[in-house]
Amino acid sequence: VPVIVPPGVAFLNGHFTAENIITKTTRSGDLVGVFQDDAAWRALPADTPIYQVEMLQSPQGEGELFVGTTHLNPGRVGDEFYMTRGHFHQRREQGEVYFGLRGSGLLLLQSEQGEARLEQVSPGSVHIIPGNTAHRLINTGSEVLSALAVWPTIAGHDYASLAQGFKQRVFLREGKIQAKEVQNG
Ligand code: M6P
Ligand code: ZN
Repeated sequence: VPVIVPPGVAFLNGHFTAENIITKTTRSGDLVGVFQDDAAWRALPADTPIYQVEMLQSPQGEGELFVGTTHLNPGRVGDEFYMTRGHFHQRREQGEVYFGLRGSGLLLLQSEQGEARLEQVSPGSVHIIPGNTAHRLINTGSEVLSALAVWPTIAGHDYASLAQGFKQRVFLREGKIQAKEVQNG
């Protein structure tokens, strides 16, 4: 049988070495109501890139998996670190795996009951996101945070259920990375 050269992921920068990569950039202006400091968010040009997702092409359907890498820029809106929008899966029971490639940050996980926890993301860290758990990446470092993700193609994204925001926010205050519980977003 022929031996196929599969796509690769470069450990140094998390970029895929494959053709037909699909890329989507999320800009500041797309993240309405995501950051706590609305004035600071408004002051940022709407086209400021916050993160980019690269995806491999894969078959879709029951049992199939998507593979993508999120590249989250370093930065803050006010004193709150850049983060992804974050989501539950539309198919709530479906899980996901994140794998840290470069940079340093946090993975914010939150149950349907609103219980939140944070996992440290670093090159080589493996994160098992169980079903029924919302997830968001936060870049607390000074370089791009890249993490590979694998998730069922049937999972889908549910952003609306988090319209009130996650229960934790992460800030740079007094020179320290500080996670704070928040009441409403
Ligand atoms: C990872 C995966 C994707 C997700 C992306 C960006 O690559 O979890 O499913 O779309 O991160 O996250 P979000 O959809 O929350 O903006
Ligand atoms: Zn997901």
